Order: sequence, then structure tokens, then C-alpha cells
Amino acid sequence: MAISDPVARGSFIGVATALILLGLRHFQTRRRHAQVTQTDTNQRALSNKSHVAQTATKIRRTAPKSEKNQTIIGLTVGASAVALLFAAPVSAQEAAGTSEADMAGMDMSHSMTGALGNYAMTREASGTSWQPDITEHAGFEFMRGSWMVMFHGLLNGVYDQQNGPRGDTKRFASGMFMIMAERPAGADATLQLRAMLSPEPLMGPRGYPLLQATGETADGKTPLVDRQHPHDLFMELSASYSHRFSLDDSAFVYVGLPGEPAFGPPAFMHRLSIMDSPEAPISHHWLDSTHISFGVVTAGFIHDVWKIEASAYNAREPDQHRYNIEPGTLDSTAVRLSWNPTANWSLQTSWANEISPEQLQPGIHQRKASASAILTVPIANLGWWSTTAAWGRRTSEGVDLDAWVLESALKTDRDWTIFSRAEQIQNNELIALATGRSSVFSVAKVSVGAIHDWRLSPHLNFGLGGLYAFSFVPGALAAAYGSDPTGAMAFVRLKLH
Ligand SMILES: [Cu+2]
Repeated sequence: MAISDPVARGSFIGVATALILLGLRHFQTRRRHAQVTQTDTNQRALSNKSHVAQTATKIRRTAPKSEKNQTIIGLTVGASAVALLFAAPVSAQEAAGTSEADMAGMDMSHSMTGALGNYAMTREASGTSWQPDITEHAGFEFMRGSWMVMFHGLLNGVYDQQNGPRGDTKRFASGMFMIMAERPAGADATLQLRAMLSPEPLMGPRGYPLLQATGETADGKTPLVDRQHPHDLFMELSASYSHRFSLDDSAFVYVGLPGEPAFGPPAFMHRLSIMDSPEAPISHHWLDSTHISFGVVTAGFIHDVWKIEASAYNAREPDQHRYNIEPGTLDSTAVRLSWNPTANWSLQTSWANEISPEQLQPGIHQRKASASAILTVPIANLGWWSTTAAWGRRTSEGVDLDAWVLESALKTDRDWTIFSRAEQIQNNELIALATGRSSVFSVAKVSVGAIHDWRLSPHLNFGLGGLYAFSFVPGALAAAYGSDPTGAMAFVRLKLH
């Protein structure tokens, strides 16, 4: 398929350029602030006698963070700019009617397989995770020499109202823009590069109001409670290399800064069963919050419908500075086993041992486990139905906290998508105390919503959607959340397809 559509091309090049420029500008203004905070962090780490803190401090001293960041951001911006520049002439050319010649010249059978193994490209989701093979192909791609370049992207404009004493309202933008480039590397190998950017730092460090959501921080001092943190500008900058030994067998290496280690199901914004909802799950920090890890190396082996992989990564959650790169020691580990028994199913189970994941609790480690199943079935008239069931557990200081998620989306035809999600989590961060964690509360949430899309052009949809969420809290939290712990979002969306 060609980017024959000038509206789609213009919009997304515009969005990407704006993101890059905004990132640069904020980086300049925040660098001084980051350096001040860095001194604080170093002092805190020094006073902590744990091995982890000492190691982290040593690394930060030997390589000044701001210089390193500047180099990495420079490289990224350069790479993105080059990708966009060489994308533009090709699109123009294809729009002029040469796309058939290009298509004829490309080795479809080779290029359209997955980056990690010899199967349908649609099996691959975020990081190195899998989804059902039958998953609808999002975004669009074109060939440039031996490179196949793919674009994915969506931009939500959201009005958010969370009710009750802990509620708030906010307008914000969310979404992502992703460029992937894949090419053969010799007869039996494939190389893939990815860059994924988020507009979410624009919403400000406190993110958006979301009842029962916890995790990360806006100021480096207090945890975010009943708010969803913004994602970092750089959600993924990664490369993978895979080598095929036979039709069914391959081995791969994936490196990301940031990237996604081998833990959990695909990140929520990449799961067909909920990707149409702009609302983050409250189970995020149980199941898939590792999707932005600043430093990941994953190695894996694939046999047909099986994949086993292990990651060494930096599990430290992103800090409150959302425009930077935060490299650290790859001292955490994750292992995942994935199985796609049929084209409709994708199952995984995974474990992780995370060293000092939380910025506000340095030296406290976490173990995690997860299991999930995704079922996607096509339905008549361009529709599909996709469901994910997942369980995740975090264990820290002898306390197990579980999360259960069931989410499902139904695309009834080309224009309508209905989505819903039910979650139950055990959370010990809902009553934020400066001195540490509160007792464990079991809370639940159910969200339902829908979006209607209109085709603006062959590759760009405009959508109008809404959702409503009901929170369920135990008696001990009833006063805190009031008599109407509900939330609503209305949103507009631009999406590549
Ligand atoms: Cu996230």
C-alpha cells in the first residue's frame, strides 16, 4: 500500500515534527532542572547503603546524564527526521502512480513476515510480545529499496471528568506515533528498527484524573493517586535482529532504550481488545507498565507457534521528566513463554524480578508474574471481536497484590467499535502517606464505551467516542470516594489505517 493520501501524510508528518520540536524545546528548558534533581537523587542514593543505590550512583557519576541524554535525543531526532524525509518523496511518487512498479519489485514473501520469526507480521505487537495472527493490520506501509517502512499512529483529544471528592476534570491529548523499518539482513535474517513517540508529556507532569489509578510521580516526591501519569515522549527506540534456522525456527535479539522487556501481554494501547479506549487501565502497574523501560536487552527462540525469551533490563520506572532518556543498569530480569495455538489465540505467561522499580522507594525490589489469553475472531462485514483475559501479581516486601482484567472490543462494521473493560486490583497506594504504603484495598472498575469513525481519506479516520466508568470501593474507602465514584470521557480521534 502506498501513502497515496496527502492528508494522512501531511497530518502525521506534522504531528511527528511537532512532537520532536516540542521535545527539543522542553529538553532545553528542563535540563537545568533535571541537573538539580540529579544532585538530590545522588545524595539520597548515597545515604542508602544498598548495593543497588550505590551502583546507580556510580553509573550516574561516570557518565553525566544530561550529556548522554543530549546525544541520544540528537540521534533519535536525526533518525526520525531522515525517516520522514525519505518517506515523503516515495509517497509523492507512489501517488503519481508508480506504486505498482514498486510493489512488483519487492519481495513480499520475505518482507511481510514478522521481524522475529517466519510467521504473519500481524502476530507481532508491542516490544517482542505476540497477539493472535488474525489481528487486523493497523497503519500502512510501503517499500523503499529493501526496507519496508510502516507507520502506525493515533491522536486522541479527550475531555475527562472523574466524579466525587477524589475526582477532577481535564482536557488532554493522548496517543502515539510509530515508525517501523524492516529489511532482510542476508538470506536468513531480518533487521527491524522502531521509534514510538507520545504526545502525552504535553498534558503536564500530573497526567490526567483517573479514579483508582496509581503509579509514578509528578514531582519526584509524592506518588500520583487517582491520576494516570503521562507517558514519556520516547516510548520506544529499539532494534531487533532475527536469524532463521529453518522454516519454523528462529532466534532473535532485541535492544531498546527505551524498550519493552519480555513481561506481560502487549501493552494496553496495542491490545486490539482495548486500544480504542483512551482510558488507561488501573491494572497498568501490574501487567504492562514495563512497556517503557529505559534499557532492555531481550534474547529469544521461536519454534513455530512457541516463543521463549528472556530480558535483562532497567526496571526503574520513568521519572517525572517526560522528555528525557534515563539509562540505568540492566539488573532486572524477565522471562516469558508465548503460545499461539491457532490464528485466533495468543497466550503468554511471564515472570519478572525487578530491582528498585519505584522512584519513591529506592532499594525496594519487586517480583511480578502474569498470565494472559487473547482471543480474536473475525465477524462479517469487516468486523472483529477481540477479548483479553489477564492476571498479574506484584510481590514486594512479602505482600502479594493481584490484578484481574477482562476486556473486550467489538467492531461491528467499518465504522463502529464498542469496547469494555472490567478490572479488579489489590492496591496499597490508594491512601498516600509520606511515610510509606497504606493497607491493601481490593477495588474494581468497569468501563464501557464506543467510537464511531468517519473516513477523511484513504488512510486517515476521524472518530468521535465516549466512555463511562464505574468504580467499586470497599467500605473503608467509601467516604474517600463519595457516593458517585464514576468517570466519563468524551473524545475525538485521528487514526491512521
Ligand atoms: Cu504506560
